[in-house]
Parts: sequence; C-alpha cells; structure tokens
Amino acid sequence: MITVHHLTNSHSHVVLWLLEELGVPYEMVLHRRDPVTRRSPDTLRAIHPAAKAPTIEDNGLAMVESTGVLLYLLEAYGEGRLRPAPGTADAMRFYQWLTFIEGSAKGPAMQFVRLAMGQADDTMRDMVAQAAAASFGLLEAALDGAETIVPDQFTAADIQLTFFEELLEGFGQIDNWPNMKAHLARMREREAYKRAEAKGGPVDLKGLFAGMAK
Ligand SMILES: N[C@@H](CCC(=O)N[C@@H](CS)C(=O)NCC(=O)O)C(=O)O
Repeated sequence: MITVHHLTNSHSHVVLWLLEELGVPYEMVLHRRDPVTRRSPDTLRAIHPAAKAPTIEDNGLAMVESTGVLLYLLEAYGEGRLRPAPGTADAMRFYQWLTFIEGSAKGPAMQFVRLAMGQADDTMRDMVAQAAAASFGLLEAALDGAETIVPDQFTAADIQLTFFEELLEGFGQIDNWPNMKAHLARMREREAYKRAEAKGGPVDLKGLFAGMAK
C-alpha cells in the first residue's frame, strides 16, 4: 500500500489528487506545519532527511520531489492514464510542462514570494519580474485557447500546474495570467481535486504566506 505523507496546506495535495483521479488505494499520514515557522515537523524528517512534502513510501522506500513522485505513480499504477502515449508529440509536451513547472517557473515564483516578504530595491524587483514573466508567459501561452496544458487531454501535468497556479494566487499574481486563472478554476471543479481536499485539508497559500510574513 502506498503511504502519502501529507503536509497540511502544501504541495503534497497534488499526490492525493493524482491518486484520487486514478482511484488507487493509499494511506495518508498527516503532518502539521509548525504553527510559528510554517516549516515541516520532525515527523516528516524522520521519514526522509529532505523533510519536504510530498514524501511517499512504497516498495519499502521513502521518496521526495513532486515531479518524480507523479511520474513514479503514473508508471507504477497509472495503466497509461493521465499521460499521453509514449513517444508522441503530446508526450514531448507532457514531459516539457511537467518538468518546466518545478524546474524553471518555480524559482522566479519563490523569489517573488521572498520579495513580497522583505525589502528589495527597484532593480531587484525588475529582475525578478522579468524572469518570472518569461517563464510564466510560456505556461500562459500554452493555455491560450486550450483547456489543458497538453492539448485536449487532462494529464498529471495539469495537476502539477495547478499547485503552481495556487502559488501565484498565494502571492497575488494570478490575476495577471488569465489563462492560468481560468485553468485553476476548472481544475478546482474536478471531483478528485475536491476529494483530495476533503482528505488532506484545503490549499490556501495566501493564508500560509500571510502567516509567514507576520
Ligand atoms: N521541489 C520540491 C519542493 C518541495 C517543497 O518545498 N515542499 C514544501 C511544501 S509546499 C515543504 O515541504 N515545505 C516545508 C519545509 O520546507 O519545511 C518538490 O517539487 O517536491
């Protein structure tokens, strides 16, 4: 049985959501953020030294990194669902966007978060805004006239993208990206998304960042 170590209000929501989409049984262990620092607790570090969410356990091993975890679960339990057929143009799009989110877009997004919480001069703000616009703009363009990031099919890349959009929402940037905003609204309507929230608790990064800035 897969064990999902879920950290409240965090990226591990995507793993709960994927497993709900697939209808694969799993056990969830809930870890609560430290109420002051909002960091993960020692109970998560005891499972894996990275102390990050998502963490899963399967085959007697603990694993971190959301993109890898999503791909592992698709490979082990997906039976071809939520991903394009291997070796196709859509598979190229799928791998590109799935890895782009944590690999290229998340860095500028987190810089935005840090700027929002601290002091920075105008030059620094401009540099961050430009880096962000370049990578966020590619995601926005890919969603132009499309319901999903890989055209015409809902995949695990949409699940990973949704948490990124929730990050943008969390630091007040989502209104600048109407296609991503609309994609986020569509994804929140999925029944499996709602089941994952019912089990793991709500994703509210605005509330999380507000608490961290105190
Ligand atoms: N690149 C990692 C990021 C993991 C990450 O930073 N997760 C956050 C939750 S959104 C976390 O564990 N935060 C608690 C902490 O760093 O103490 C992934 O994609 O899994």
